Amino acid sequence: MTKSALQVARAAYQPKLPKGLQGAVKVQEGAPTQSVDNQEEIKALFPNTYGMPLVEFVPGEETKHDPMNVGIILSGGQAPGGHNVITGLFDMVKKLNPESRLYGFILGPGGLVDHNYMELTKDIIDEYRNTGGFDMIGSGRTKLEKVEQFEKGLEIIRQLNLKAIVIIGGDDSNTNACVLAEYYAAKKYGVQVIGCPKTIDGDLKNSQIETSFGFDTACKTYSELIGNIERDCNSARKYWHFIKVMGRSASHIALECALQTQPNICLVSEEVEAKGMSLDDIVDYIAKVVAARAADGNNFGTVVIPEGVIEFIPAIKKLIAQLNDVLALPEAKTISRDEQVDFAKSHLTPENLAVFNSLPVGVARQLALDRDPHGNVQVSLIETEKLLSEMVGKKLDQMKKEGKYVGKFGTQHHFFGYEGRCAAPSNFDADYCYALGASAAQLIAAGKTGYMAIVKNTTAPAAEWKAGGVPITMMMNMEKRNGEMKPVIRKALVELDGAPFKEFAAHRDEWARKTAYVYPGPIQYWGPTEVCDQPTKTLALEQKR
Ligand code: FBP
Repeated sequence: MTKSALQVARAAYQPKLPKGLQGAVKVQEGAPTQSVDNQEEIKALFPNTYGMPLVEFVPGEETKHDPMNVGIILSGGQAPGGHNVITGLFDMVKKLNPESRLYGFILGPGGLVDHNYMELTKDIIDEYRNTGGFDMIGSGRTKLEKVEQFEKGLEIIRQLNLKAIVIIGGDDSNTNACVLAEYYAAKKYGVQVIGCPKTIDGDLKNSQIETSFGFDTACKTYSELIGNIERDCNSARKYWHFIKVMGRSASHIALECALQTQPNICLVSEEVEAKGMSLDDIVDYIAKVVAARAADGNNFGTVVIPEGVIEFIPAIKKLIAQLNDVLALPEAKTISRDEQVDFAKSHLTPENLAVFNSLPVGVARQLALDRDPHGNVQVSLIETEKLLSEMVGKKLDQMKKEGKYVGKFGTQHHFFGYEGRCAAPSNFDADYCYALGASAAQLIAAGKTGYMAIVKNTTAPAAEWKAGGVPITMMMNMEKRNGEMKPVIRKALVELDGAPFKEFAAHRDEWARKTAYVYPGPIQYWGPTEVCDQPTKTLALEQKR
């Protein structure tokens, strides 16, 4: 296979490990834990995996370990660094006992159920060190939640003599990992399940998880592209660029990119919701900024839009909640897709129906139909950037008639998502992921199940990072999913009183009016540490460094 010069050079990079994982490891256990909310319900649902202590790995005495066979699954959307979790896991299980074996389940959780797997040997592993993508074994969005799937998985687990399964995924996949861990523990099957915090969206974070892997590289990639657009925009001075960035629900990616590039406008979905804004309020806000810049002679600008914003507009959120309930009705499952739209409409309250009818047909259809296997609206398919620019154009026409706007409004549209999900991991993600994989191996060696591998203190140099594990139940609460209350890991949305948002809010008016663009340039892998090893601004502000 032909490789780029960067790929060849990058393969030789040795990711850094925290001190606690560099040599022999001792397991240090903390106090028992509790779930973040609904403690009684979560405890009752997870009697075997609730309340376990936090774990930290510290330097210890050399001990002998039996060989351990481990299976690994990549779940959900790609995120830079996934291959390094696998290489970190491989290197650590081999270090603990060279007879250990690692198996990869092909194309996500479905690979476990369908017994579709491959052994990951040193030759294969070496091909993928420090590379982006999930193509070593592929990923998928099959939801692992039914007893039949758990039992089917057990057959291959027994056949390959696996001690543990490691599931690399976001909040939904790790919730399911915990359900699987609990099931195998309750049945006393002796199979451990360990999770790993992945998602470019950055919304799998809490008091124990400082950031999900992939967020760093994806945001740096999008920020490079936004910076390039800003420079083009400031050179040609004739377009307003509407740039949608991924992030299904939370606006962490949009906010981080705004902090890195200082666009004229960045919407933050969580603020839209908190302020009870309507679609029209958003359009009005953008149009006013466009008009103000036009008054200064600047008929150009950049608008960053989080892909999930539509779901956070309170009236649309209410509509989606009712659509979810309606689409979960048994009758809805037996009719065709076309019939489903009419079926849904016939069940809506008059208020929700009015909102539904006010939306462009394509957007309304998207909200009423497509759901991913976890029941989420597929927001990446909704062209919010076009919807908003069209509505802003109409508003400006009206303002022009009223004498409130004089200028030209030419637009360009962009959607950045897939451009960053498989980028070659930054040094941060390469190191972080390798350490997560190594931690997962140590959790398995320590006999833990229902834990997620974690690495903390991540704004310090990598040697000072602290590796360990957190019981997944600690991060759970009860939420309504597909019309039913379910135990799930609480998603981390942008906090409006958090340091990253406050930093943005303190500067946005200035960025709106002036042209204060910052051009981050491409990710650098070699060079001065302030160029190559900076964490995201979000992480630095949250950790106050
Ligand atoms: P995960 O939550 O699975 O990590 O996926 C994140 C994401 O990239 C979102 O930002 C985006 O909305 C979604 O995946 C798109 O998924 P797909 O490519 O499967 O449509």
